[in-house]
Amino acid sequence: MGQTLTYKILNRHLVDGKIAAGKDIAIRIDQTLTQDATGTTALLLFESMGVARVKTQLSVSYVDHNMSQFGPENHNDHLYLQTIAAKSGVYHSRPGNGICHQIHLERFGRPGVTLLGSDSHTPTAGALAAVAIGAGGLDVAAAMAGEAFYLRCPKVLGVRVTGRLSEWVGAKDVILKLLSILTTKGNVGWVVEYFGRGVLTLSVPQRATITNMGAELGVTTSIFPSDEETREFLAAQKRQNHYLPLAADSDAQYDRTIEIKLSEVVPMAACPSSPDNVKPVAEIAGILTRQVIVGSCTNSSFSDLMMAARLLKGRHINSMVEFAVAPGSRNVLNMLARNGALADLISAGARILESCCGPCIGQGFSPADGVVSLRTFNRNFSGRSGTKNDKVYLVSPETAVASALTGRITNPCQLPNLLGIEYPEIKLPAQFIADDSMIAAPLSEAEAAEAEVVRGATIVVPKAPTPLPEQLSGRVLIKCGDKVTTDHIIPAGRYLKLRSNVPEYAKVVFDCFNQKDKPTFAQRALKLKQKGIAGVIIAGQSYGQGSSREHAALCPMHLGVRVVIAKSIERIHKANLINFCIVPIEFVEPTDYDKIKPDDVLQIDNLFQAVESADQIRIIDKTGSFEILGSLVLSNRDRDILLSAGLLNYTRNKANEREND
Ligand code: MIC
Ligand code: SF4
Repeated sequence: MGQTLTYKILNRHLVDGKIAAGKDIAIRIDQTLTQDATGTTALLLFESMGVARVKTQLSVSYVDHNMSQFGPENHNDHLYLQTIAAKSGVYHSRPGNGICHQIHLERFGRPGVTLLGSDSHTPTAGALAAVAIGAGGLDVAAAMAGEAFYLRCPKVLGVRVTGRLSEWVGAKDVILKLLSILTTKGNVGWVVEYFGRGVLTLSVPQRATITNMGAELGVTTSIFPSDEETREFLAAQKRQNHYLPLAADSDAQYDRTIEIKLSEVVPMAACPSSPDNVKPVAEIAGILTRQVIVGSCTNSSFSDLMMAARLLKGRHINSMVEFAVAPGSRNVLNMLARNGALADLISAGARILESCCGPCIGQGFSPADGVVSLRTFNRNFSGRSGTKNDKVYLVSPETAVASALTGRITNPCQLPNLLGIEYPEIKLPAQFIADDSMIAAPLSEAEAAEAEVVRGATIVVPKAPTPLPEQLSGRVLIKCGDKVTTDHIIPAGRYLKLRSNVPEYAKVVFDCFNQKDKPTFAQRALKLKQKGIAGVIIAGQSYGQGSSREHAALCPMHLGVRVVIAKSIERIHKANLINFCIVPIEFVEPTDYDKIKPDDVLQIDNLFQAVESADQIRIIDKTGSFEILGSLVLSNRDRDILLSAGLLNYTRNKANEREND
């Protein structure tokens, strides 16, 4: 029986377990990626592990999220990251060089490797046939220290791609189509693998848009084969030597197969406020818009921005629309500057932003109240833009620019009729600018031994969790509904600068649910913690979807939360909870969710013992009005981590054991 590409790569990296869907496996990690918003914690934790130099083939630290620099915090982080990277053997992409996933694709990603990144969009590198997985910073730190990465062996969903995209239809429309079929829920434990003749018609940057936004499906990763397109892209990046042809066997067995006929895909939009609230643009055409942004790690490649520039050349954006462009990398921006496309964008009225995440993570450009904002990004969770009750639509660059020209949501297929604009064919350049001068190489071991690490006062080393109690008495601090994202749990935007200071950052946990003139979640939690009472979070389906930020576990842990009971918990967030010693419990009977109210006091006898060996756990309401069963879906290693009071303690214990052997 033939093998999928996913299983071939996993097999080559297997260090423990057996490749069979649902089985616990451990894989060797070749490359790691960290970004500044998760990277300071990751590198502080890496330092706490007592390993001097990274043990991977390649580790890169990027600065792309915290770029606004109001106050000293961001620059403190940048200096810390640059100096610790140099000392630890990590390459460091400096602020201004671009967005981590775009640069990793351009400069480092390669077929057949495993990449672990402390950012949920790490699967972008799957466009180059890498098995690229997003994880919490602590898991990435462990990989940097040479530990394997543990995961449940995924099932593989084969997407047979046939045909060819029509004019005006982009890769964003393909992934939005897939999100409309698979939604953001229920895909935990799957990998999406693309195959079929249609794949050859998609360029690597188009594939990257698709693998990037695969993160919104909640899958472990997405992957394309490595073929002639891959070779051409790598050659154009002066990396032909990294090329390796790779594909699934022709008789590969997928756990499920679906087909996407590219010629049938039409321009699509994810409507407010979920990436799976997808409608054809034709259905929502005509809605007024006042803000349009092209950028983010999903759609800011050379081809995306060239498309925008060509459509805007010699024209002006609508006088009521604010239009901005955030280039994915400095090399892309430089190419636009040299070929004149940048001048076309500027003349059209575009606001040119730095090469960084910017508005995608709520760093500026919050839309006015009630205003429809069109973005080529990957997430439109409510409030993520920095405006409460925002109305953000996710669209392709083609749709974004068509709408910026007319001031209304516009199907780009209408551009020839409406404005006499012909479809511009954008070809990949034979040679990209491949300038790595903003990527600092690490010091040699001898130099590193002498090197100082700069640690500003705003960088606070996070505390490790305390051990789990034998029995738990906890109060329900919050009861939330379905699809609560990590943006809801711990907001980024203007609070992003607090990432390196957990006690300060923890003050805004669940900020969007705080009510005016009432104690905040953090205040209530800390009060209980002082009394020795644990905090409990109750949630519906897909709790913790979205980003990989471990602060969504680390900050609640700091506030005394010990248990999350949910209908289902997303993969990365569940791992983060375990890493910071918060027990993830799922309702055996989803309807039991209805029995629990905020402020209920719940008791779990023998918590420690249950985590050690049980699959189910009894949760008793202290007033005696109900008793429910929770399930503990944990691997043996998850149990060991929880019993060791988190991954950091677990890793230290293991290192000690090894030394004593
Ligand atoms: C995001 O897109 O939500 C982020 C910001 O890139 C996060 C990481 C973070 O919170 O730092 C992600 O996707 O993992
Ligand atoms: Fe940055 Fe946005 Fe991509 Fe996250 S999704 S890495 S914030 S550009």
